[in-house]
Amino acid sequence: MNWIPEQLAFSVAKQRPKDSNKGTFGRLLCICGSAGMAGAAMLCTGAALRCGTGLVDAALPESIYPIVASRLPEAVYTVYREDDFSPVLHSLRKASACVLGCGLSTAHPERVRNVLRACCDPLVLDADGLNCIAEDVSVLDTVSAPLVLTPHPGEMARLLHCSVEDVQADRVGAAASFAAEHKVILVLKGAGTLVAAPDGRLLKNPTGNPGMARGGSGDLLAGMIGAFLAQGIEPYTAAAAAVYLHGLAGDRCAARFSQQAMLPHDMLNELPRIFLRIE
Ligand code: NPW
Ligand code: AMP
Ligand code: MG
Repeated sequence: MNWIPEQLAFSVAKQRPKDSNKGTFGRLLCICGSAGMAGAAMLCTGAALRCGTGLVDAALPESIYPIVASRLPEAVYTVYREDDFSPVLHSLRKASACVLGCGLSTAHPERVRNVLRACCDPLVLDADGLNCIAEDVSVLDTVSAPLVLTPHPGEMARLLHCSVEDVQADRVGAAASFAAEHKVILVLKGAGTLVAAPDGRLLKNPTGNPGMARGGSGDLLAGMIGAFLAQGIEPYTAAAAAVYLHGLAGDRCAARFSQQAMLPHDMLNELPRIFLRIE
């Protein structure tokens, strides 16, 4: 088993050319959040902003738009009515990558399938995006875009129609076989997160700690992967680097604030110090 190399993780912080503009660094659409889960949208979008994306567009139902937009002025917003998702599909055409599912709720699984079918650019499928396709994962085999799936063991168990214990008993087998069968990058989260590619490549994460085992950590990771995809980094590297840097942020927060008290929000605020060290 190979560990994610620090060098690979740090390679995603590229020098920004002197004559670059925001278009150089991609446009990420985050389709996240629902009433009661504005925080997931905030953490995902915030992480994408902090990881170098040129423009982050957060697609939000109108009920939570004021909450998120008042906290994150750098993002632009695609605001949709609860009964009309069409503005999101329009914004998808302008994006260079997409994150789908953090805090989205499972009320409209057909929306998730429609985004997957319409998407031509790399896409991160997380949380309720995964839950919405768990009943029938064959939709994955119809998607032309490169996909990165980021299940925690509970979500992986739903995708595989088995128990969490089964997943945890053979994490490598679960991640590697799903990646190969559906031709996706599969990130199986939890202590020692695994990153599996369809061609059999597999890496294990050396960073991270149990202080990250709290609501919101995964939403942050999805936004980080999306940011690197939007900037044109190939999916396996984008996923492995984000996993490593996310864990590093967690380790630095544990040292500063303790595993007991650290929050995903602290991890988000740690990202600038990490990139400062890399640059
Ligand atoms: P247990 O309980 O330990 O037996 P769910 P969710 C299992 C949003 N959020 N090792 C766990 O098993 C998300 O984005 C919004 C082993 C349990 O069965 C989603 O859209 C937030 N088992 C939505 O909430 C902050 C593990 O998985 C199940 C495991 C629901 O997502 C919170 C729980 O998973 C959240 O991010 C592990 N390492 N990890 C916000 N502030 O807006 C998980 N399990 O039922 O899919 O619930 O992950 O909270
Ligand atoms: P989620 O369950 O989607 O919020 O994701 C939780 C995030 O925290 C994932 O990136 C996990 O890998 C990470 N995490 C959770 N528990 C641990 C742990 N015990 N050690 C290391 N990382 C963890
Ligand atoms: Mg999650």
